[in-house]
Amino acid sequence: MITLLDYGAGNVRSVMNAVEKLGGTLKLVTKPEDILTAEKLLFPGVGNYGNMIKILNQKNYIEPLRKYLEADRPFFGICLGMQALFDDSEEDNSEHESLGFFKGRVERFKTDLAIPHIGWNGINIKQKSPLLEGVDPGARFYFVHSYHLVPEDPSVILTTTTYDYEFVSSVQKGNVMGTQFHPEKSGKVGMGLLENFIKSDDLHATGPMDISGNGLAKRVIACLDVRSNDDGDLVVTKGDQYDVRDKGGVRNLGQPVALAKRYYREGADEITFLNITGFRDFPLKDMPMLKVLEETSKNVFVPLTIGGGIRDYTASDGKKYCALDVAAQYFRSGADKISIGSDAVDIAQAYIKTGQKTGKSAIEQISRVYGNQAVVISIDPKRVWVDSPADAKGHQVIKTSEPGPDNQAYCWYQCTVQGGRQTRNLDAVALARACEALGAGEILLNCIDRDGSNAGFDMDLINGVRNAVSIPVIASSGAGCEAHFSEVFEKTGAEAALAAGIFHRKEVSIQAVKNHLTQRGIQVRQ
Ligand code: 1PR
Repeated sequence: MITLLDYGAGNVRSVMNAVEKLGGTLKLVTKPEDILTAEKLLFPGVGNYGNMIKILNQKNYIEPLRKYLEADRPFFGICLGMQALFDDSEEDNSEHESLGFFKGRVERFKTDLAIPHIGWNGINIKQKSPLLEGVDPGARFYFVHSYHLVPEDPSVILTTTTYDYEFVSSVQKGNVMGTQFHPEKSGKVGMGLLENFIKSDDLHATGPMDISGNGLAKRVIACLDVRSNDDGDLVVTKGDQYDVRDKGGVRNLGQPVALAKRYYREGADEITFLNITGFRDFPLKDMPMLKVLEETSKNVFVPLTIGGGIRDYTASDGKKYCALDVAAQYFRSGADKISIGSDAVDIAQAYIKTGQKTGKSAIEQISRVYGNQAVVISIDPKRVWVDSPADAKGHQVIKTSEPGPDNQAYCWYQCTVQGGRQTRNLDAVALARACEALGAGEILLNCIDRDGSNAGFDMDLINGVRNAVSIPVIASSGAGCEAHFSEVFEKTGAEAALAAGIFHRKEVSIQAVKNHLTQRGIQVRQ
């Protein structure tokens, strides 16, 4: 019996699904006493530290948690659930009481590398613990965070991980343990670790160890563009320059849940669903998309991102919904990150115009509750060729690596909304910068010109945006063969590359991409 502490923010569905898949029985904490009667307590924290500590205080969970921990009873904290065990965090300047079970604090990464640290990274094992039984030293786990632990007592360090420098990625003292990485999102290797926690009778560490692990891998992401076809069935479709119709009908490349499952089995590091008609069909009415997430998260234990329709909305009965409500539904249904497309362009334009943060935009609200790492901005730019920078005043103009159709030497990338149907007087670099300033944690950088073209990723665009922000960038659109993935990682600083068409049509497998990258000396998760 596993008791799960769900404080109401973030995706706990994946953890619940993982425990159930492993044969564990789940009980949810609904009142403070449930903590004291737990056999084993699992605390999957996601989002913002201050918000989490505030809720633990409001629910009167602090005292029973302290008693439980001091009695050395089995506890496993994931991400924020582990950070909660420490004295305090740089992320929180409130006066709320923390657990203070471990001495030390949580600090923001100090590095020039992208923050948040997102992706599959290795672990250096410092103690022999039943929790890590069977974990291959070369294994990688999924991380997504901007803050890390700095414990005062080094004897509690179970593993470290290297991201620019070595930081503490898990801790253990007696039966109390926690990981910064997400085992429930780390595929088979993570499931093995959770199983150790669930099934071991004695979790105590048995002595020091010193095994070094792998470094951060580049991510290969499979993307599923989803919409209803003309018969009303939800299908995975795929466009050429965003046109998803073929001989009048919507292209049908498969069923979303089945395809996501296939990509998980085939080694996708993340799966992204884009509800491509979300701008006109409000997703809380379009419930099938929520079902897709619920069903997928039962069997897919890598991160799931969902985009489409995340914005404020007034329903036909006059009821008002805010973007945060939509995001909350997506998270509850199994999403780990949400992506905002059209609304981000409006938000950025308003912010650039006034220079003022209102605190009310979807980006600010969702990142405040769920953390920056949960907010992805999906950019849909189109290339505009110009002869000279003077022809595109006010925009980030790029000297192109290849001349345009009329021998133009420069271009800028114009933002679009509603799946490319409308253009806006804003460039992709300015959009990315504004969204980062407002709290976005990652950029999904599509390119309408390259979409479905198999002509390779657009290096000028990717370099232009990647060099302008300090959050991770996912290169998207145009992958046609394995070599396009090595090209994007060798010529740009992109942290991840995403493809759709070649995977759906089985022209190239995810494994073939990873084998090719390994041959080129680029680290990937195998
Ligand atoms: O604007 O917040 O409602 O979100 C809508 C989302 O739907 C946006 O993220 C937008 O990118 C996406 N979208 C809207 N229309 C389309 C379309 O294709 N007609 N798809 C669309 C975007 C682009 C990529 C694609 C890559 C890789 N799809 O996601 O998967 O280009 O394709 P490839 O490897 O085959 O070249 P909102």
